[in-house]
Amino acid sequence: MNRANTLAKKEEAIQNFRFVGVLVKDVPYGSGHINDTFLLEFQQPDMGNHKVILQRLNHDIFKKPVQVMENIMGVTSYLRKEIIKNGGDPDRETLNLIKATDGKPYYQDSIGSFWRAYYFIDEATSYDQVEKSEDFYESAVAFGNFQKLLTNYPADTLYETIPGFHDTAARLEVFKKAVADDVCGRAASVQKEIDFVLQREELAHVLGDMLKSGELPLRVTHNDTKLNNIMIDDHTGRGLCVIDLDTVMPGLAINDFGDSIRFGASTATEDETDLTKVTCSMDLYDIYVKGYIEGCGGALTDKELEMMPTGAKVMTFECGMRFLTDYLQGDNYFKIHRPEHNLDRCRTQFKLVEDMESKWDTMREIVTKYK
Ligand code: ADP
Ligand code: GN1
Ligand code: MG
Repeated sequence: MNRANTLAKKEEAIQNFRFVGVLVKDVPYGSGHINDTFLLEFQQPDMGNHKVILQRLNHDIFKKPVQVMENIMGVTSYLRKEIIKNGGDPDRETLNLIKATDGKPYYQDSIGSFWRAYYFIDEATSYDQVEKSEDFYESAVAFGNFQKLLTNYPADTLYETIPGFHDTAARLEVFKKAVADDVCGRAASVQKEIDFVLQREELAHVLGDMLKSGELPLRVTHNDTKLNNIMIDDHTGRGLCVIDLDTVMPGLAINDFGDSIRFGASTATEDETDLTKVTCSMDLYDIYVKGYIEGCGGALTDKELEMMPTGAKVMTFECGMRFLTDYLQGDNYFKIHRPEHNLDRCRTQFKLVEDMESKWDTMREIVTKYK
């Protein structure tokens, strides 16, 4: 079943959620690389309009969508209680699912695709690039706080929605196989990028080894902490709500920290083609380190603090390697909007890794300042 046919079931999905009012708008939404996201708007007589986010889960990537939804229900209902306890607004500070007509938190359409719907968080924005450094600081506090709020969440109840998601060593093996198989005949043209990975193989093992030895603790983490996975309140400027909870599972806090740096501390977008524009801003890095440590509220161990710069480098390296792997395999994983999109993304990540290498002492000193 191709994507167009699959999306044709959107109308069927809309009919099968507990939406109220007349549908007056239905448009593709956001810039996520994985799910298909739509903004729907409904009109109710005398009550104005309200918006909803409808998503088709990427079933190729999330092999067990029901488990994804169970994780999300567990985490959002837990967060809801914590937010209420802390005097916050649970309708805006966490995602809230809308049930399907059969009462389930998702709808499986007649060709097997899974759909879910969330209340739209209005008057808040998810950014693809930092526009104001205060926003980046606030996102750091919110991601740190997310980590803190989930400290006592029963990790053993969470499914591993994508096995080995941040197992960088396993991803290195998949990358090597993609190079060897070279199914699209692209390897020769990206030898420079392939060599970049092979020269840094040891990076793929550092964090996994420290986890195995117990030097780094396993926590409940988000695992996809890029800036556009957080809503910033348009009025208060605060990091309002952490979204995109598909990959919440046990993981490393420094990977959450690192993924935010890879995306948000870059001076260019993830797919910038002019690499002279791509650097890791030490000002933005500084701001994020401060905000994340504050948001975690003293929960990070000395070892975690020490390894924060490594988290940033490893997540950036891993992401570049994932983009390159997808390019070699024929662009099946990340959505692309132009032929060499994944290669462009890979190049920005590797440029950032190089830049971090050249700023390594500064990156370490900045952590020391705030720990
Ligand atoms: P993907 O996994 O494809 O990245 P996301 O869940 O991150 O999908 O959603 C894509 C985009 O849709 C987000 O970056 C955000 O802009 C928007 N979005 C998602 N959920 C909501 C929501 N509840 N309210 C407002 N916007 C949302
Ligand atoms: C994907 O879903 P989205 O667009 O927020 C990916 C992340 C990558 C990111 C790169 C489930 O995130 O792991 O870091 O793209 N999500 C999944 O931008 O693979
Ligand atoms: Mg997203």
